[in-house]
This record gives sequence, structure tokens and C-alpha cells, in this order.
Amino acid sequence: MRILHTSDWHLGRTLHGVDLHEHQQAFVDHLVGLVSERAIDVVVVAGDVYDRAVPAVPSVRLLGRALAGLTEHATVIVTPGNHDSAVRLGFAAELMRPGLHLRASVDLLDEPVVVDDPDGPVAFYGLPYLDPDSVRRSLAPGGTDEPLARSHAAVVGAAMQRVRDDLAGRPGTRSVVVAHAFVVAGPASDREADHAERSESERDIRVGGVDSVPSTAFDGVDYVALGHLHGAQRVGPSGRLRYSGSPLAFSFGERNQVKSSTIVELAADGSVSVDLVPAPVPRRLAEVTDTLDALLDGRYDALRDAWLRVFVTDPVHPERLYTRVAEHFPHALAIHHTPVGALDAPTLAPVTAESDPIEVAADFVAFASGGAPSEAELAVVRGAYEAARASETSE
Ligand SMILES: [Mn+2]
Repeated sequence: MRILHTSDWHLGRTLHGVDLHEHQQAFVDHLVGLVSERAIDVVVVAGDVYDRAVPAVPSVRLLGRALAGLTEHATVIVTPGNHDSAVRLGFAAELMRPGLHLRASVDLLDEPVVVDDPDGPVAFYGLPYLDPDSVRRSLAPGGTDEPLARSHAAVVGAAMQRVRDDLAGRPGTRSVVVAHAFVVAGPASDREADHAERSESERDIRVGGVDSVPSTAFDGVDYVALGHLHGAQRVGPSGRLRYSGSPLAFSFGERNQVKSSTIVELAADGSVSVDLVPAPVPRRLAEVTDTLDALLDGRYDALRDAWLRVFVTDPVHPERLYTRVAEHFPHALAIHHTPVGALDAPTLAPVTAESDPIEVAADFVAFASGGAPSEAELAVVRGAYEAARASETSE
């Protein structure tokens, strides 16, 4: 069976103010063509289809166009991520067409979409993004009043136990899990998490200070199609767990990533082989650091057609800095003055949209109190941040 794995479209996203809609539309059209040309049997979309819980009308229309095109050629299975509202995405179930399966509900965790090929049946299980605070009671084993531990590892572990229980009743069935989570290789997380390639554009999902799920939670299935990390990568050495990554770069930190769709051949014995097909690149991303004179003297002119992040290093702020850089580099999206060798350079890192809110608060505590925050103080900061985030996404 030939499966196309994609995720993290983030329809409606902007890049430093640039509307990405037409580029997302170009990706959708490329994807529909690819699914037709490569005779894909099943398309799985592992969450973060939309960038926000309440998507704008053009984003909703574009998803409609994508699903209409894809279902002409293949069975399509979609699960929500932490950016989509499961409820809102689930509403589209009203528009259900043959061959489209939205797996947005915890109740459907262990009700797979079963697709047959000449080698037999394949069960596709959809795990929406599971927020521990929302599901730690409903996913607790039946007959107990005790909620699961407040962690991603606990709720995803319980969900996967349901999947394995269902699969045990389907002998000879190959299996694919489509999930939206931060999964790291190995049974224990802390050290291995450093090996995951993270990007600035992924929204923080920490609960209780931890955001990751060990890959061993997914033992027992043939392929795990993951969404959440925006760089394409495999998790662990087996090749059985992969992130497809996002089809477009959403931050300058992703400028060296090759964005792609993942085509997975699932053999009769459940083994997998993978082919990455590059996604269309609307405009490359680049970064440049130098003095204003050097930036403008021609040596960087090959970057004039790139979406650019510019760091200007003059010790003293040059006159009309932003205008002069913007005139020379028409697609410069971010221009920063980062003086080298200046006196009294600030010791606090500048705060940007990509900054870690907890680190910003911890820096402030350190700045105001003259010492690093204690574990108890950090717990207060984390609690306040999680409460603020929960109220933002409770829609
Ligand atoms: Mn995402």
C-alpha cells in the first residue's frame, strides 16, 4: 500500500506579515497532482491543518479544495493538531464525502479506518492532539476514578493501549497510527529530546514542564505518521516513526530545511520504505549579518530575491537604517540592529514572537531579583503561563 504522509499545513499562517495563502494554494495543487501521479492509496494529514482554532474563510475554502482534489484519487484521513480546534475541524464532518475520514474525537481512537489492498487489510488509527488537562479523566482505564498523570506521555500511552487492544482483535492486519504529538526516541525523554530537530514556529505544548512522549508508547504498530515538528525527520533508528514536517517554512530557523511530503510504501509484511518528495519553494529564506556599508555594497546582491532576516552590526545605529536595508533588499522581512562592540550592551536577550515565554519570565525574575528563579518560582511562572494559554485556546 502506498501512503502519502503530510501535516502542519497551518492554513492562514503569515510569515513576518507576508500572507502565505497563495503559496499554500500552490502546495495543495502540487499535492493533488502528486497523489494522482504516484497512484497514492491513502493520504494521511497529521494535524495542524489550520493555523488557528477559528480559521478565516479563505483557509476554510482552501481546505475544501484540498479535500475535494485529494479524495478524487485516494482515501483521506485527517486528525487535528494543537492549533486546530478539534470541534471546528470536526464540523467539516458535516461535509463528509466518500473517502474522507476526519478523526477528531477521542471516542474514535480505537475505531480504525480499514483500507484493503491485495496484501490484506490495513487499519489506520487517528490520534488527535491530546491535551492532558482535557483528556486525563476520559482516557483513564475504565472502572477507575483516578485520572491519568498530568502528562503527554500518560495520555498518549493510554490512547495507544486502546489502539493495541483493538488491533489484538484483528489478526493479520497491518497498522498505521496518525498522531499529533512531540515524540522523542527511546523509553526515557530528557536526554533524547536534544536529538529532535525543533523549529521556532511550533507552538509550545508543555504541561507541567514536559512536552514529550517517548517513542516506545507507539510500540506494536507498523508505521506512525506524526505531526507537530515542522522539520521532516525520523524518530529513532527504526524508520517506523516519522515527522513529515510542514510544507512551507514558517520561521527563519527553518531556512535550511528541505520541505517535503513523505511517501511510505507499506509492504505485505508490514515493513516500510520511504521517499521524500520536495514541496514547491515560493521564495527561499536566508539570513545575513554585517555592517550596513557591507550589506549595501553589492556583495550580498544574490540575496535580493530572498525572504531575508538582516542583522546590522554597526556599533552606532546608522541613520535611516531600516529604510536603506529595505530599499536594497525588497523582501527583507526582519531587520535587526545588533551592535558589535557597543558599550553597555544590554544583558537581556531581545524578546521576539519566537521567544520562550517561560524563559522571558525567568529572565525577568532574575533581572528584578538579582538571582535565578527557584524551582518553586518557576512552577508559579509555568502555572500562570499554562492558565493563560488554556484560556486562549478554550474556544
Ligand atoms: Mn504545527
